[in-house]
Amino acid sequence: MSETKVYPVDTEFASQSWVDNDTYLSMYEKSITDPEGFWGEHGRRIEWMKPYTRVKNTSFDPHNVDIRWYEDGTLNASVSCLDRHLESRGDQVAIIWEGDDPSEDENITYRDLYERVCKFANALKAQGAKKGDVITLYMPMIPEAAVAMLACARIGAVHSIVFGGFSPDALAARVEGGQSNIVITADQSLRGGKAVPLKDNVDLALKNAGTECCKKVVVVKRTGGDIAWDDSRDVWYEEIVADASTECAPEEMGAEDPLFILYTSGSTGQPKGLKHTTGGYMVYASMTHQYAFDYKDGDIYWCTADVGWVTGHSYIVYGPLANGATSLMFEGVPSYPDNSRFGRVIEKHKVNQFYTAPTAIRALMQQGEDVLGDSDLSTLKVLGSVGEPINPEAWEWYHRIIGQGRCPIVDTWWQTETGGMMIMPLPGATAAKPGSATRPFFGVQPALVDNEGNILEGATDGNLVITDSWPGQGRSIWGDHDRFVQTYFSTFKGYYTTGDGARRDEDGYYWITGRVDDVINVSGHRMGTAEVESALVAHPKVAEAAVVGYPHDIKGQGIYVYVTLQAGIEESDELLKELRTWVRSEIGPIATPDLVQFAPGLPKTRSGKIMRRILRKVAEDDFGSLGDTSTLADPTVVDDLINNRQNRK
Ligand code: 6R9
Repeated sequence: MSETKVYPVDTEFASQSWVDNDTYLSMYEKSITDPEGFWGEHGRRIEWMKPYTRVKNTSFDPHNVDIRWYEDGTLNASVSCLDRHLESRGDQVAIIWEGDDPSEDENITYRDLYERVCKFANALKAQGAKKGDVITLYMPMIPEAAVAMLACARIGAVHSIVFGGFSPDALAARVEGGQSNIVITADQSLRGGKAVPLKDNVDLALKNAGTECCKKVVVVKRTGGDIAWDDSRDVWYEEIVADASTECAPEEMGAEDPLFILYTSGSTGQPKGLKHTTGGYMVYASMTHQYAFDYKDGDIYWCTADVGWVTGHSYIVYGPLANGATSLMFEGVPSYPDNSRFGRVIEKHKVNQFYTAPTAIRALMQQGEDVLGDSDLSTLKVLGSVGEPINPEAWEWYHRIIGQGRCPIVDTWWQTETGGMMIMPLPGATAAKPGSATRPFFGVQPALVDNEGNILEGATDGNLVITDSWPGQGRSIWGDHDRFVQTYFSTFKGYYTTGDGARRDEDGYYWITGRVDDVINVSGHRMGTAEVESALVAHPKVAEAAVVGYPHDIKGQGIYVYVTLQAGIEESDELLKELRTWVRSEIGPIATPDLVQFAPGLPKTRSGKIMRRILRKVAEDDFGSLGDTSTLADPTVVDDLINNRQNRK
């Protein structure tokens, strides 16, 4: 193995940063030995209506998984993000919006944002929304998405954001799952100059799924494109906010009242609606944002994620706004109008911290070293990476080309379930090793266990677990606490199971190696193989399907599909195309299979379980090491698979 390069912390950077290495070590120590004291102190970084007296009350015992932080305190998340900044920074820009078209942008101050949120909160109440309701957002990356999130928080409603790239069916399942009574959307969204029919998708979702629960659809006018209208159900955002008051008293919420639900993929077919609550989440999102990016007052911070993913929740909206930051929100894509767009936006808005995903970095890297043109990147101070392991080549490129060899990179490992970053370098404290997420954040106790759940010591590989709770942790799966316990606390008893594998090196650094379950990571998006399989078998010509990930240059992992057709159905290129389109429309474009191989038979054990290990090897063209195939019901299937792989497309 080639020797790992180490990038030491720049001493000048360290001396001006929030946390240098000595501070990290002492704060970490305190956070572990005295979590009550540590989080009791740091909990005060957000605004409380009634201060808490209890800090941590958590149990990972599978018979009684119960996670509570600051449980007797009350607050409203929108107050920490808005009200408390009015006096000190009412005229400071809270959100810089950069449109899909480079000629469109907007600066929204904290006062503007406060007023917009109050207006929309009042309008939602007038539409019948109340505390505890679940409101679904299916929105473009426009300021109204942040306004809607905060307006929900203001009135105590629980938002459930569905990524705008999901299909009507996927949307319907999530509206149903939350028994949502209101959907907030836009006529269309714009990405790379192309319109996406959001409102049409909502119409289809509500019609097809027979979702009785949804009574109102609020529509923001983004493009003015043609849409159908149902007078009894649809209202224009612009009309309902027009006369609404710019003041709306915030609802007093318990620390453990839900703030949002966010669906994520697991190893079974049904996505899980993770429930995040208010107090601990806000403390954790704001604190990690400040320290990971070494965020200072006046900095311009840009996270390129979509608000439909957890990264957008914690690091475009809640974390940065709680910190009084200027957060840039980008509607478009890195390749429009051309591949220099990221550089142009950094230059135009003088961005100081930039947070993106390895897949975006690899896509730029393919375009060559001058991809960002003559963009001035000199304002950049810290770069971040999230969503999947970053390969050392992409890390080096990011550091050299975007970071101009001087910006520290924070490779942040975390999950929808964790609410905020868990393992990452702090830029003034942690020497970086390209490809490693490095060390745990305060209060986070990672461990590696073998398949029996025994804790492994020292430099080793293992299943990554977290041995005790942290404030940002998801509390449950919406409406199914048993599934929460089953999924995260039953495999390795007493610990939170991440589903990721990792290596720990001799310096105690963690290197995330990827999922150990049947989840693949396509361009940083989690995709349950079972979800894609159930979409495929729903096609009338498909008898059986198995889906695995394989290494993909840009996406990290691609979707490799093995399909067994119904008897009498001919293999053809048309059918192949039809299957791809089918999966797109069932789940969404991100689930489009990259490679499809027709397989007359799949490798199964005698008990009928598909041996994915073998399918993965064939997909990777690595059949020197197929391992033990003797337990297969019909070992000749494997030869067919290998011989047929030339026909995959
Ligand atoms: C925030 C987010 C979570 C899964 C996670 C892991 C992978 C995320 C990573 C990373 C290696 C990193 N992952 N960040 N792997 N290094 N820096 O992405 O949440 O969409 O729930 O995905 O993504 O496999 O388990 P989510």
